[in-house]
Amino acid sequence: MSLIETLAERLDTAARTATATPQLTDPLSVEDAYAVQARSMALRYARGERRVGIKMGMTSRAKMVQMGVEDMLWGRLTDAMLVEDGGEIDFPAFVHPRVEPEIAFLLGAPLGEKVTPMAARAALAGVAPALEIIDSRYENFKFSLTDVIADNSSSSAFVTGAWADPATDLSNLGLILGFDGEARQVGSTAAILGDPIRSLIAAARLAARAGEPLQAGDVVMAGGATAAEALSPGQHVRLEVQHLGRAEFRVSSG
Ligand code: OOG
Ligand code: MG
Repeated sequence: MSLIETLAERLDTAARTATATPQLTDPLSVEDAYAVQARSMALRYARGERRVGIKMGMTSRAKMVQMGVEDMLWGRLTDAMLVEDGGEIDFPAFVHPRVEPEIAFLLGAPLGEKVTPMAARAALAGVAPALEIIDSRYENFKFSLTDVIADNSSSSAFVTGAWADPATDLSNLGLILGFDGEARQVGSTAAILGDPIRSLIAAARLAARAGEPLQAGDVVMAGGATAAEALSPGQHVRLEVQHLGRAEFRVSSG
C-alpha cells in the first residue's frame, strides 16, 4: 500500500471509530495532503456516502488565530454529514467536536474555475445561516496545514437553516452563536474574507482545479466567522444571523 493509501485508511478509521490519532510524522506536500483527503473520501463513497458539496476553511482571521493555520483550505461534504435543522447529533460518534457559525450557499447552476462576484451570485439558489461541527481526528485538536487537509479539513457534520433569498447582501450581517440561550460568540459575516461571496468564488476555483467543479445542487460552506466552541453532551446550539434567520441542533445527552 502506498503512503497516501495508508494515511487515508488511518484517518478514515479514526473518523469511523471516533478515536484520535497522532499527528502525521512525515511532512506531506500540500498536493499529497489533498491526495490523502481524496483517497479517504473514496473510502466513504465506496461505503455509499455521496458528495453533496464542499466546505471552505481558514477564511477568517479568528479561525487562523485559533488554529495557528494561515492558509485557506477546503474539504468535501457528504450526505452522511448533513444534520437536519433542529436535529440531534450523537456525541459519542465524535472525537472532540466543536461548532462554528457559518454561511451556506446552495447552487442552482454550475460554477467554473473563474467567476466574478456577479456570476457567483447569479448561480445561487439560496443562502442560509449554517453551523459546522468540526472534529479533528488528531489528538488534542492539534495539526499542521497538511495534517488538517489530509483529515478532510476536520469536516464532520453540518446544519443549514432555511434557505433565504440569494440576493441578500451578506457583506456585514451580525451573528450570534448561543449555547442553551447564552451567547458564546458574537460576530459578523464580514469576518469571512470581507464578504462570504469571496469564499464561494475561491471554492469554485479550488473545486474546478481539483477536477470536480461545483454543480447545481451543491452546498458550499463559507468557513467559520468566529473561533469554534467545544461541544458538550446535552447542549442546545443555535445560530442567529441578521436578516437570514437561524439554524440549530441539539447534542445528545451521552
Ligand atoms: C479546520 C477546519 C477549518 C473553518 O471554518 O475555518 C474550518 C479546523 O479548524 O479544525 O472549518
Ligand atoms: Mg468550518
